Amino acid sequence: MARILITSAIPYINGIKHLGNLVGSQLPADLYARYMRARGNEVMFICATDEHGTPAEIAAQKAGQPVAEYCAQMHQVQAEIARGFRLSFDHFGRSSSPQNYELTQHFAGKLADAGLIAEVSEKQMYSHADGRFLPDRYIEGTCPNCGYDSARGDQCDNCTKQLDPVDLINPHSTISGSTDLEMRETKHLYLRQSALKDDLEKWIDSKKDWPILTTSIAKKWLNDGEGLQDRGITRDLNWGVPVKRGDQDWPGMEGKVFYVWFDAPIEYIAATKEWADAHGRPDADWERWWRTDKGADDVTYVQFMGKDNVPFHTLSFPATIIGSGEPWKLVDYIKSFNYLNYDGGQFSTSRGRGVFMDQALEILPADYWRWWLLSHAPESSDSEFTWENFQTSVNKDLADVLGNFVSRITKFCRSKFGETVPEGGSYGPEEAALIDRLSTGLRAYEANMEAMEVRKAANELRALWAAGNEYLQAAAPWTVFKTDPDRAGAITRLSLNLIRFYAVISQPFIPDAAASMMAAMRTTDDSWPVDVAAALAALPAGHAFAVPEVTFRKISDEEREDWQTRFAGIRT
Ligand code: B3M
Ligand code: ZN
Repeated sequence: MARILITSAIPYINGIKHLGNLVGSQLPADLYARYMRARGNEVMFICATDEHGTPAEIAAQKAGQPVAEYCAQMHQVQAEIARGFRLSFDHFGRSSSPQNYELTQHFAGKLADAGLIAEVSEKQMYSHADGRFLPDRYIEGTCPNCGYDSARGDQCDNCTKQLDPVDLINPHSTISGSTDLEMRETKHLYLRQSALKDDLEKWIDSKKDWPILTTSIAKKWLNDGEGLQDRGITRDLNWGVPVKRGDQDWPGMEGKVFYVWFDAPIEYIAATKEWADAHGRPDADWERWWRTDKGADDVTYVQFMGKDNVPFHTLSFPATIIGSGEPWKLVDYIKSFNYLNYDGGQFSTSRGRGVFMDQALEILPADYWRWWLLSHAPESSDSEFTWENFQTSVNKDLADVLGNFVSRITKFCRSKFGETVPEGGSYGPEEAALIDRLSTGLRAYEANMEAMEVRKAANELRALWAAGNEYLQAAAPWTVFKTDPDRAGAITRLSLNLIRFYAVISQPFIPDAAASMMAAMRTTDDSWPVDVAAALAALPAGHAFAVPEVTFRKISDEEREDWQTRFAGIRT
């Protein structure tokens, strides 16, 4: 038995995530967590909402709410949707928690003690009317390049030119509209990542088994241009973790907060402490996951994220951890994903394009989405969601193959033998061949699950379902029954056992269907079928079961067309 720490990239608080976000981190992390638990390992699976930064402030402003209130409410909304998708987090934390404040300030203090923080003076736009420095996207004005009158401080959305706030003609604050702006000196903290370059490079080079997608991004940032840049870790914002050096005030840093990307990964640790605190457990219980001096040296730590998050997890966060000089657990494996596109374009939160997590659950149960998304995970390249493909996959894999198998054999048994596992007959060469095939397929499935090869694992699982269907089709107990009811009984007994077998191995992908299959078979024995032959004898003759409700229904052409139209536009 191993101990496995799993974190998913923590979703921004500013709105409900789309299916592309889901399949790029939280869902595959859940698949892995469920599988590892099912194999008897001790798992700690952590996620949270990422609550700081300008986007949170802007979203709250748009919603007309104080930012703390907005975040508290959106956290509830996101937590509820995560439950709807059956994401099995041990804890879904909040980066605005007191635990994260304390740990973030602690890390900053340790980095400063190690000489890895520089104080840098720079000029930034200050708004007298608002009484604050304005981040670039809080400033608008006329583009000096194309004349567009709503260009932002960092970029013109019309001609895409990168801008500095000072370039804008007639700049004004988007908060108050005031034009009473001034470039003012302000001091910020920089993490001296350049000083840690050798340590980081050595660490990344030691990760021989990391996927190319992960290491190539890390290497690019390490060696591009002038190499690893020092990074500003503070901002002139009101909302965020106040800048402190441990529990001490930081002279000159009053009224400033840490940059969202500094505190967000620290929340992985803080959320584990939130978990311990929420369950009234001692610090030792979370520290044994995170402190190598307190038991975490035998933990395997795996992170899941979209490719755009890789630099922060291969360089910045490790720089924080290594730089602290304390024995914190570093990540062992990073599983990163490409993008999922939507019907010929991109999913987009800001433009409201695609299907969002809440909408998905309104139209179909979680398992349908989980199966499609995972079996089409954007691993080796970007992938695309189309309604046709979704309909075909669901109808074929779930309804025609798995669902049909379950309903066909349970109904047949009920009509000929009643709702108990039939006796009689013994297993012959057909059953031996099936068990052989299932054993080989199951080992391949396990290997892919272990390696986090999500699509390949889905393919193996689908093949295992198909094998049972083919067996049943060929063995045809409905025909055999007429001449040899004993033999039909044996075929039926094995097939009913297959339902439990499928429930156990499919649970990481489709937990609700697996649970109803287990319930129908009136069993709680969810032990992993290490020995397939033994697993297919788990339900003995005479064991009672019930014919389950429809396991999976088909998506009709009318529904598909209806959804296609409904989700063609943008969400307002
Ligand atoms: N919230 C970005 C994202 O959701 C960011 C991830 C933080 S992980 C520490 O893609
Ligand atoms: Zn322009």
